[in-house]
Amino acid sequence: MSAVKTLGQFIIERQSDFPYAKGELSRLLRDLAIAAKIVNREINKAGLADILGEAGSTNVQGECQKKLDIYANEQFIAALKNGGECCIVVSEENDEYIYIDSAVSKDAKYIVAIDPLDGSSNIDVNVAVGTVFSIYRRKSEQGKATMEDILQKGTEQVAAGYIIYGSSTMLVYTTGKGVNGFTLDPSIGEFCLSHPDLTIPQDGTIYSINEGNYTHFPDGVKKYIKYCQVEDRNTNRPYTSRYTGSMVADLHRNLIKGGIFIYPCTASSMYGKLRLIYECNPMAFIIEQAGGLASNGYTRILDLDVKELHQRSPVFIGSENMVKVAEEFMASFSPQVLKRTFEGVVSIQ
Ligand code: P6P
Repeated sequence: MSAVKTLGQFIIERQSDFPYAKGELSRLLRDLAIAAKIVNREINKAGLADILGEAGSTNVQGECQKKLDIYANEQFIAALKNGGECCIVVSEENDEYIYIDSAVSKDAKYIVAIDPLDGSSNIDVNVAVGTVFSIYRRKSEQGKATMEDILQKGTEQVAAGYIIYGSSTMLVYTTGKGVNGFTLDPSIGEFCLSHPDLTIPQDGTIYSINEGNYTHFPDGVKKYIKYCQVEDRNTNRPYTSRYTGSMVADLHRNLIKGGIFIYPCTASSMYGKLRLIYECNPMAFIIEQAGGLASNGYTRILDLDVKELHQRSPVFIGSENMVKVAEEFMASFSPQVLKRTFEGVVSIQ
């Protein structure tokens, strides 16, 4: 059996990728991994403990917060506060950003944006859920980090990753030098390298979209869905439709097998549902590093201007050739959506 390599060993080994870094980013990644293990433990026994169901409160998205949402948020924020490498946390569960004003963190140079428990409505029905994180260096040299340090384009990320709490628990991340996946071995409590140098197939036969919203999709999306369903042996169509309601689970499957995930704008949500800072940007960084593409149907996700903490964006993400075909349908049949997207005020409802 080949030697087991833990996440900690891997991070130290790859530290030389960052000549300027003195280990802070490495420690930050380890802080996130610790919180992931704690959250994983609670998720795996959620059915037993009294942490299922609604917590009663609602988050900035107006979504009912389940107790595990809140628990996961608290664990990741606590790990980042105690680690001392992060000066600001942006979380889907918090209306405002969290400034970590402590002696250990006052000179911290990193900002972390996080969706602590994505897809949490699936917890009660035992479908995989995930955590998504995005890491930036602050732009300002000194003093209290501010909104300007947060509102950076996705191209400025220094690292991004997700944890998927599924049939096994995996941590997948990139620091801009490829994508690597680690599977949690509960018997030793360590994430162990299981998927080195992950790449997404250039072509795929899986499309992931909530077709329940079909009526409200732009024409380009409607025509792309019909394209996926046409019988054409030469291009392996009809494709297979797979949609779990957990973006992390859908994207992880597509990363391994090939495929495209689309959450477009709809009549009720002009800019789609997914959030740019802590969902679209980190997943776009990972998928691009794995050889795929990610756009809003017209423009590369990582190039989009970031204007609001909880800004939404339509997202077309996955295998390169599938995203390119979907973008051709958008250009041909829905150019007007581009105009509306770029003219309208950023929607954060
Ligand atoms: P819908 C979960 O709430 C989430 O943010 C993503 O994980 C998922 O892909 C999407 O929303 C599901 O949204 O509208 O299809 O239920």
